[in-house]
Amino acid sequence: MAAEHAPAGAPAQGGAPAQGGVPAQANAPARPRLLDRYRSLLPVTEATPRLSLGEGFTPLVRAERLGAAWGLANLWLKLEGANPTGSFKDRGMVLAVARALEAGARSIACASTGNTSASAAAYGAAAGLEVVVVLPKGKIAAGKLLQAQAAGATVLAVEGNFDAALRVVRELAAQGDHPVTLVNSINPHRIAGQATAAFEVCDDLGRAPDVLAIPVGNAGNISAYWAGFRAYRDAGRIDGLPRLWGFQASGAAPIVLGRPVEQPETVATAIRIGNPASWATAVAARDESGGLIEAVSDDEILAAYGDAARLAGVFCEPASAASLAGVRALREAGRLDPDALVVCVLTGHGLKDPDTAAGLASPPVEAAATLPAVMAALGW
Ligand code: AN7
Repeated sequence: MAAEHAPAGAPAQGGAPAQGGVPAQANAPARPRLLDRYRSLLPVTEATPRLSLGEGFTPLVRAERLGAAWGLANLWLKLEGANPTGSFKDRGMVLAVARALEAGARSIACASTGNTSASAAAYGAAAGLEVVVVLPKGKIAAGKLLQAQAAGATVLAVEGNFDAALRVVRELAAQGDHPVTLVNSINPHRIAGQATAAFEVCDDLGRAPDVLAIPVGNAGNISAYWAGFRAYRDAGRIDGLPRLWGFQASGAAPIVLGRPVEQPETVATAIRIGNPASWATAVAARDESGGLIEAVSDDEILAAYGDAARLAGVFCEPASAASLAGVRALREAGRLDPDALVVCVLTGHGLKDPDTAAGLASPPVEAAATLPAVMAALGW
């Protein structure tokens, strides 16, 4: 149940009918809420509202045909597009919004390349909060903008890129006239919630992968995964830790270059970020895990995006395909063992960005609705 505020001490999951025979929440013990499943590892309290849109529990799919094409025997895809708003952002947003509610907030705000705004708008709507999203004008994939608008968020488009939008929302959160909680990933609850994806990967595999490959934009997610793997190891749930491989788009690769990029550009608008907020923790994740952060070109991203759809049946958004493109390039360069257990995080759903997909697709073949016409059109 969305935005449901059960009293403290309510049962952790389903079953208990409330007054009038209305269940306190969905009676589905096979699928507890994400925040209940990993409660001992998350900053939740008895007073934290029981907000949920059904986030988490996303599929980890073995991509046999895609792996075979790329020379990888153990390639797995973590399908974060299966989250309620179609991206991984929901894992951290549910916690950030629940904690904001707990603290008495009435209003939340974020800057976004699109997915954070879609998630904030949805969870804010479920919680009954005012939601303000600040976006770089003209650079948001169509589906993401529509999600924020449909959920009733106030959408501001600013001149300039994500970095400028983040600067202004930081100032918005610091002013005192109209209190507003920042729900960008500099809010620590966002990172804490996103760490649940690392827990799920380990639970599904029964171990940590050898390599976890992930796109890097504002660098919160790679930081969250690393925190998650370490917390799981410290809790005795896994023995080893993976190497973290982060991939930026070559036109927006500040961490790779070692300096901010003034005018980031890439087809992968989600990661069109020139000065990541979680830069230092991403570098720590890279170095502590013995991993790497490298760049992939837009052409490599789009090739991997197409291969994932055609060879794995997985339609992800372009930014997500940066993880695939990087793994493919490193395999081709002989820098990845063909038998390594590799998990690529596919951060967002392909339907978010129909324009990029349409630009690569051929128009449908037209035919009369008769067997001969259809057979002729098929060339059968
Ligand atoms: C699909 O929505 O920054 O490195 O404002 O949407 O944690 O930033 C989105 C980022 C990867 C990069 N894949 O994650 C935003 C935003 C997708 C994304 C990233 C984003 P971070």
